[in-house]
Amino acid sequence: MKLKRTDFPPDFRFGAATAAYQIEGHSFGNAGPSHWDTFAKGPGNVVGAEDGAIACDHYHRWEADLDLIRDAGFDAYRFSTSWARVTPDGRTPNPEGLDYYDRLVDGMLARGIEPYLTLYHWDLPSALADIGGWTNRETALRFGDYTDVVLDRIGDRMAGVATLNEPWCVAWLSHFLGHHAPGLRDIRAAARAMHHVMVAHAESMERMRARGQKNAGIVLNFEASYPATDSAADKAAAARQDAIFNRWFIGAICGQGYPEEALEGLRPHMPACWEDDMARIAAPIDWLGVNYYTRGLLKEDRSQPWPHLGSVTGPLDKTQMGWEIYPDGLREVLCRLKDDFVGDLPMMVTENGMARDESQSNGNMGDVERIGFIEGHFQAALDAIAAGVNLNGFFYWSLLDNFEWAFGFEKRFGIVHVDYQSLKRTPKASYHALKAMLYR
Ligand code: IFM
Repeated sequence: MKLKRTDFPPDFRFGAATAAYQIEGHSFGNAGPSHWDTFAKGPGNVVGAEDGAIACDHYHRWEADLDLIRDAGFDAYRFSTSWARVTPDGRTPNPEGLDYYDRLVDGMLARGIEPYLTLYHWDLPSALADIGGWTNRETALRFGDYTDVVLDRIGDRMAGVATLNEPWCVAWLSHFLGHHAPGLRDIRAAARAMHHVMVAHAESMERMRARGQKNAGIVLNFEASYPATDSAADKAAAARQDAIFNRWFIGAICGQGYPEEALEGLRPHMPACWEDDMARIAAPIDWLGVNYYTRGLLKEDRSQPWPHLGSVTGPLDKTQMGWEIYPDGLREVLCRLKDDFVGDLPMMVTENGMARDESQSNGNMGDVERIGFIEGHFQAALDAIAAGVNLNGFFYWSLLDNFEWAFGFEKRFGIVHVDYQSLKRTPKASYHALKAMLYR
């Protein structure tokens, strides 16, 4: 890695990120069933019919995993609490789950690692899925209660808290495109989920404000969305994708409302009186987490229902996910957020990383591509800072190879390899490259 820590501002934080369901092992510690447990049991939903029951067994191996974070020289760790572990029935606190997160947070502090918590990284308790999950406004209100339960226990030690991770995935990917739990393809369900996740964010922010929680925000995912051609139809398609993916959530938070290009299809399906929530949703946040992986090349596809979207495969090198590697899109996204939405609000890159198939390199973990990927995106972050963006952190996704949702364990994002038979951890060359760059 040619870049050095000293190329970044002195207080810039480097971290690694994970999420509870993807690493902990949901069968341990009296966690309740989550909608991902049951979605994974549906035919064809997850590659290899895999699930998060064992995952990386981080629930038992967390100390060694925190040692890996410390030993790489990371300043911070972005983790999530599992809603279904904390309140297995969606309501009643599970002492074993709370004890576990308490130990985990103390373990971070003992190692000099700053804890950055995400409250919802997709493990909805099945009891709430039973009442309609995110299609039911009640779920958003329960999220407020869950916020209090978690922060009563660990809120005093958090460097930062995010309400939700990637609400686009929670709402659109899961209720319109059907790829994630609950696997719906229903525009009415999607419209309701698109709004209720934002009500949940508002509810959680209000609970945090009431308790004086410091540094409260949200993590959103963004892509650089381009039309595949210069045609008016493809430009309009790219604008619709941009509205649904990039602008819906941040626009609402910044008091700009939901974008018209998205409402044109969703308005008839929105829950009653949704406009009345917009002022609450627009309450100030302290920081914004930005997840960035790739760009999209969009085209109109009239064989598909509204929003009539298709995409084309671009010419750039791709990760194991098939995503084009486009570091400059990160600079572009960050600069656009500053110019059009958040101004000087502190931002952190809360996820960026690549899945890479080690088997394609004859099993070696040389990991040259991942090192190049990281360096390219670090450079894009530096370019954004040079352009005046108030960016003060960067978390690599992910510390460990883990359960990549509908792709099961096939896609490997980790800087640490996990052997899913023995659960042995082996740092990859990218881990060592980051360590050489970060270790003080
Ligand atoms: O693994 C996911 C993560 O849970 C959310 N953001 C994208 C990652 C890679 O797909």
